[in-house]
Amino acid sequence: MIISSLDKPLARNLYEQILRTYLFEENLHLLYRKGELMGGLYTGSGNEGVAVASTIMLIEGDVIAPSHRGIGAHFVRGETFRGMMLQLMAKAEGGTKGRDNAAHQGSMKRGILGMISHLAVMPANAMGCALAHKIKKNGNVALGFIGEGSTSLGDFHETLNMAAVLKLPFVMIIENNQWAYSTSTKYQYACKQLSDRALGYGIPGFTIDGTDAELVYQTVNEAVVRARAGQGPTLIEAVTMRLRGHSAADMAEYVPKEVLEEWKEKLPHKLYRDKLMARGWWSEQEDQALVAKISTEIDEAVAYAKNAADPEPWSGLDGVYAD
Ligand SMILES: Cc1ncc(C[n+]2csc(CCOP(=O)(O)OP(=O)(O)O)c2C)c(N)n1
Repeated sequence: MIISSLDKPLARNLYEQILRTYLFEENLHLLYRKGELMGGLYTGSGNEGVAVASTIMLIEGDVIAPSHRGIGAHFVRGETFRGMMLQLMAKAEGGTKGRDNAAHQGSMKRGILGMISHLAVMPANAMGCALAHKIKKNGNVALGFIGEGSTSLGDFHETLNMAAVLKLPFVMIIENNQWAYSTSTKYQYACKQLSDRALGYGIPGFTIDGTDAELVYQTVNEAVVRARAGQGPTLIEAVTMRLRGHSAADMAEYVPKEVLEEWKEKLPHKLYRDKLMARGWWSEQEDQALVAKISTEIDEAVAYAKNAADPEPWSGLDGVYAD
């Protein structure tokens, strides 16, 4: 694998996007505790480096199917704080017009497949888009995201097999955050690492540190370049740690405290900020200014969404029946 390096503007942008996602999601947990959000809350805490760094190189026409940990991917593809907040507060102006919560909204314009809860189904849909790309010869790619727990479902295998056999422009990214609700990896799979399965499909597979944003970028970028060049799919396993419970309602008492403490030292945005500062590409002053700017933007989004209209009850019938 050839590792391409990031230039300074791209590296700074990558950091900014990860920080935006981290601060937004941290705010969501406060809003949830205050009862300001509708329904459950699922965030990518610890996983934001993967969501952002694996989508930042994509171009118009590419398609992604982010998981419930992938709010950052929505932001990278153009979603605003305001748009996401409207969705999470289930407002009429939100992506699903108040019909669903979480980041379950899609966008044709942004090439985002709206997530449904049934696990392992979304990568299969992304693979279908990769097939369409291949038929249309448009040079676009599709990325499917999946948790390590969901790799135990049949759809995961069927998707990778079909993508491999048809040499589709597809990348499967496993977000291995080591816990599938309360099930640890020990009870999930018996292979050493999930990328070992790539061999069985006849495609390249890589296991990488998912907290290293630059490494995630480089590995996925290489896979995307291969896919665009007609060289078929890649399986990438990015290892992180779920730093919070499965949802905001889950205190994750079943995860050993010392393991969580160890991984909390590896927050992707902190690691990357240190790297950029060491290179002289980022400064403390710039960081403070950016945090202040992002916080203001979040506050504005919260204020707007709180005052936005709730859906009219009868609007639930819109779009259900054909005329
Ligand atoms: C087919 C299916 N089975 C069970 C569930 C309930 N469920 C939702 S998330 C989840 C855990 C998923 O773990 P993983 O795939 O590792 O992703 P993570 O949440 O850890 O990021 C489960 C069991 C579901 N949504 N769909």
